[in-house]
Amino acid sequence: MAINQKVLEEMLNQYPSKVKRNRKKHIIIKDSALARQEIEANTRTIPGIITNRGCAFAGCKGVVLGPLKDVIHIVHGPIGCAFYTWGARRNKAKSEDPTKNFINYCVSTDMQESDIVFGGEKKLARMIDEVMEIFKPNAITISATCPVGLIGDDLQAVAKAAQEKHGIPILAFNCEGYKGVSQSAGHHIANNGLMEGVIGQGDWEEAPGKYPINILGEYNIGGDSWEVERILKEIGYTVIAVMTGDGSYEELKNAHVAELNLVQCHRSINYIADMLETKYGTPWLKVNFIGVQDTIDSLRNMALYFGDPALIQKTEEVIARELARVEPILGQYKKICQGKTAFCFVGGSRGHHYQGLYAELGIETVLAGYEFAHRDDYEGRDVIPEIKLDADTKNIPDLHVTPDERRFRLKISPERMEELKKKIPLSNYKGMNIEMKDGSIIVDDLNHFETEEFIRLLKPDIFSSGIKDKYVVQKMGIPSKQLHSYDYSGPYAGFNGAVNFARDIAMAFTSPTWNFITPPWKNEPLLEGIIAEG
Ligand code: CFM
Ligand code: HCA
Repeated sequence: MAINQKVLEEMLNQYPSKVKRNRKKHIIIKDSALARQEIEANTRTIPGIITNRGCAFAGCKGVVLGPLKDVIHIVHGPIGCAFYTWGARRNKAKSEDPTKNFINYCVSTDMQESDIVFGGEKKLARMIDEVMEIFKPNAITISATCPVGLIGDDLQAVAKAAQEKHGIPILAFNCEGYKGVSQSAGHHIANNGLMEGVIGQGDWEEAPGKYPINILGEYNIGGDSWEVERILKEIGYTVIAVMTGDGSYEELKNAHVAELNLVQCHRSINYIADMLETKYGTPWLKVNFIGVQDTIDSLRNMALYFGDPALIQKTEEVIARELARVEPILGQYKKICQGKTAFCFVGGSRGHHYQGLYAELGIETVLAGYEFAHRDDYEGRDVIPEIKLDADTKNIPDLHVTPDERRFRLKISPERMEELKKKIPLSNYKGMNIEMKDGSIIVDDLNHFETEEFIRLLKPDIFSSGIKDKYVVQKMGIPSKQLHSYDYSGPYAGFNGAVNFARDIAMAFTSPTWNFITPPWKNEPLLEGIIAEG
């Protein structure tokens, strides 16, 4: 059944009227006949509503900083916050030097009641000394949790003194969980800190190889960046830094020499992409390495940017070879998946990124959305004339980068930039709303009540989201695929990733499990039945 405005109204009528008014602005039924469809995003979740969102600390320490492997990440706060951002997110890392890979450690000041009462600065300083003695990392980050902000520990002062004492970069992040409305505020804080304290600190003036690029917003979940790097290196690119999947302080400090920044996850890293453009004149290119066609389009755009005929030819050779290898396998899985429908609700970019891959398997995404994205991720950066100041950007100003701070030559002249922009979407992003089909539902900050209601109405064949709603949905008899952790599978990026994803989705459909579950609506009156009578 398709959902029209009347059905949507009926569903929302179950809310108190104030809540209904609020939630209505976060849900749209795609209609390309309308000039523009605005969606409310990045605003506070109504207290009492069960949301999938995380906090600023999760976005800063857990998402952006955590994957840097040669750095010890100290969580200054109670142990629960440290545990939450350790081990659950599947940012994999390996290192040639095993003494410089701390990815499996969980380091925390483990604040106790007495520390909260008397202050935790001394404990933090002692912990830094201990970390230096035991691990000798290349750098240290300190991330603040809520209580630390409330008692007013001066993290910046402790970090500064420790940096002078130990002679390595020690960066403090005031990313207390309560800042902003979701993990998005934490991404912004982490981006600013990395730009100020790490990127550009290295002494490279030039890249050590041809076609130097950075991959921004790629966190190596389930090994994704290894697959992307496999393809890019084969074509001939020099990957300077990945931000931050399987990344390191050592790579990141020289990231300014890249000639193009690829942006995989726009939401979590657009700030660094924009700041690199302002400071070093390096444009960024929105890419998507999820899905075969999107991978191919991204590779072709990259080749066009550098414009070298040999690179363009090599790109085509690699594409042709990879396609010949994966297409027959994908074809087999497509037979199982064809004609099915999916919900695709993830944090800030995967809700959009996976739709092409689903479509390649013959699966239509009928509902999608983001937990915490901003309007530009929905409506596109070129469509919104003036992005509304929101809860994050109001409180966290971007670092001001003046033109005289530009230490290096501009990577691209303004004329060349204009010329290239006509061919490829440089420094621009087309959001989710642009690409979804008419009649499909787009929901911002989907909650558990709406999840159940939309499932009853649309009965998708597969639900993709995260750990917080997976099992509720499976108990409704619908297979569920975690698109955060990949249910401990992956990689899902690139050509090999598409095959893994197709295999896992086909397996979900063919599992006999679903025959043993009776979905609630088999025994209860259907909601749409009630609406139809009324
Ligand atoms: Fe970017 Fe991410 Fe995502 Fe994200 Fe996340 Fe993640 Fe995600 Mo979970 S950085 S916005 S804050 S793509 S951790 S690797 S899966 S919600 S859609
Ligand atoms: C986070 C991390 C998370 C959670 C995943 C989930 C991740 O938000 O702090 O809810 O399943 O990808 O690990 O997004």
